[in-house]
Amino acid sequence: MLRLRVLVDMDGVLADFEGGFLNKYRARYPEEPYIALEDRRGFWVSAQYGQLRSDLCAKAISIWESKDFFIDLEPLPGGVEAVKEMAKMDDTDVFICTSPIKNYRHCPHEKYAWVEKHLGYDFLEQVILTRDKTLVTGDLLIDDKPDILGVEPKPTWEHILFTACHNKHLPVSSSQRRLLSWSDDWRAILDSKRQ
Ligand code: UMP
Repeated sequence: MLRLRVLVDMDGVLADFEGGFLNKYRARYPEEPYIALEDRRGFWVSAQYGQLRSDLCAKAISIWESKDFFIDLEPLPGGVEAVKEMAKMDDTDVFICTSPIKNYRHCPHEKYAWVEKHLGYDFLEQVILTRDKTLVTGDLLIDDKPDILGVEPKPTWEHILFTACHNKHLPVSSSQRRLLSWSDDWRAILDSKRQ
């Protein structure tokens, strides 16, 4: 039996980036306008805030560049449990595949700390930090970003679009499968790739 390799994104899939952002943005800039989660469109929070008012782009960025932003993110419902269960399955390797921001003062450190806190020290072995996920080989990539591009034109993985506030209105191309949440049937998606 060939082993199945599953890559799981962190922000928006395991960790509540959007909710954590909105809470901290509103606390830090209580007088400024904000975008409710149901009005979020497009992967880039900073771009939508910049459209609201140009100076709000930098204010949005200041939130996730701050100390404790990434470590304080709450787990999304069922994600940690699903990843732990997946990792225990026969013939299955699970990796957390996440892109750090380029302002590296806090983010990479806190991403490792988050994994240790919620998944345990041993799970640090499974962390892949990369700005280019097309270079990572795997059977599946569960990720909320609609377009995952990089230098490799033909990545080995099938991208499963994880539903998030910013992508739920997008028409899914016929070739793209979705995972609506961790209550959805992720086990069936894994089984469909086993050979
Ligand atoms: N990010 C930004 N700008 C945004 C939204 C997110 O830089 O407007 C960052 C946060 C994460 C990274 O570190 O992008 C997303 O990583 P992946 O979910 O693609 O792994």
